[in-house]
Amino acid sequence: MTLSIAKSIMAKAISGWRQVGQRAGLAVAGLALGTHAASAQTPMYYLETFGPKGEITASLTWGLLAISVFVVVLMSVLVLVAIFRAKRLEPAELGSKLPVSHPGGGHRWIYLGLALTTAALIVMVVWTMEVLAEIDEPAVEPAFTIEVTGEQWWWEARYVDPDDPSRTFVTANELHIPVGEPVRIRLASADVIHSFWVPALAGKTDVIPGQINETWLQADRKGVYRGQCAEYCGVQHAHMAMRVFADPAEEFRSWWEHQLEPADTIPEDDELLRVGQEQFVLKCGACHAVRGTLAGGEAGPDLTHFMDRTTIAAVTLPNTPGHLSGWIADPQHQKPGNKMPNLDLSGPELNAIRHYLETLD
Ligand code: HEC
Ligand SMILES: [Cu+2]
Repeated sequence: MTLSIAKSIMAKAISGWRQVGQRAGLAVAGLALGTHAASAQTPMYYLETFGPKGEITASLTWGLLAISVFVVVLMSVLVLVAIFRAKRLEPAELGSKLPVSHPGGGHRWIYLGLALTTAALIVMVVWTMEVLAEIDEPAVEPAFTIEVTGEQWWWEARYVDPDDPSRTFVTANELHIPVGEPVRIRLASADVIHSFWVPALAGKTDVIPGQINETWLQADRKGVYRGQCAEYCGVQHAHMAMRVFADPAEEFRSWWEHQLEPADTIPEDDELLRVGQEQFVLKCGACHAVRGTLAGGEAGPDLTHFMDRTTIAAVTLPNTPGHLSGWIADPQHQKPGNKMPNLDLSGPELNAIRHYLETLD
């Protein structure tokens, strides 16, 4: 009873404090960027969240910050009080011997501070455990799972329809989820430890070789949310990002249908595309899959619907014809150390392959 009253008072205090904090945070970010639309410019900003999981975690963040500030202020005040209220020595006594024991006086304040701090820490622990328990599972069972595999330095995403295994497909780096519905994310690693983090939607989850970790995402507002590998995983760790698109349900379902389709067949009479496809299968097919062709490699991202993606190489470059040519011609220049080698293509080969890739929508 008293606990629930205390909790509701706490919740009210926190929501007020959160608004103040958010405004302050946005204002600071805005100042830094010289703009008011700060959150749009700072995609990894984690104090403004857009789903039930993010909401409750952000409240905890603000709450713990408030308690920490309170404890620091309280302890400083108590230390000062203890100092100033300590019994002063008379000047005459200065030369004389000091007694080994002295009256306790000021110590009471330290003990009081300790007691209050301990109480504050207990509140923090209980609250944290409560939030952890609450975000463990979504309110309703997710309708499907995305199996995400962290690879140096990109993300593979396999969409699994639990009712019909034939409706499964693979894509990379750009996830789509339906607005307002929880989605389960099952995490595996192909090599080293990574960490899956989409700050506006949920906290981090480690991606560990030989182990499956699970988390879930839910976005309550249509939009694009940036994610990032949050555990140092090698030279291109910083370029291991992802995008999560929260689409209206209808749009999401048709996106899924489209992803299930194999790549379009190229027109018989188009010589450039024919050469492009041939060269692609020959030079790239050992690492990349394009469903509906002989290219079935798994070392790199599935490219069946590559033109649906807005970015190249784990959000390193925008997906434009110029950047795409640059990437294929010299991936080691754009993202040094990444696992796609320079293939020393001739100009005409590059041209043909690029045109072929542009048919993969
Ligand atoms: C040895 C394996 C290998 C070969 C051969 C290879 N790639 Fe890649 N490719 C990769 C890997 C690995 C990545 C992911 C790089 C990263 O983001 O770190 C990649 C990424 C890409 C991407 C970006 C995909 C995305 O969604 O971000 C494109 C496009 C691409 N490769 C095209 C090609 C083309 C065209 C060829 C042939 C000329 C080719 N690749 C040959 C391994 C390979
Ligand atoms: Cu990583």
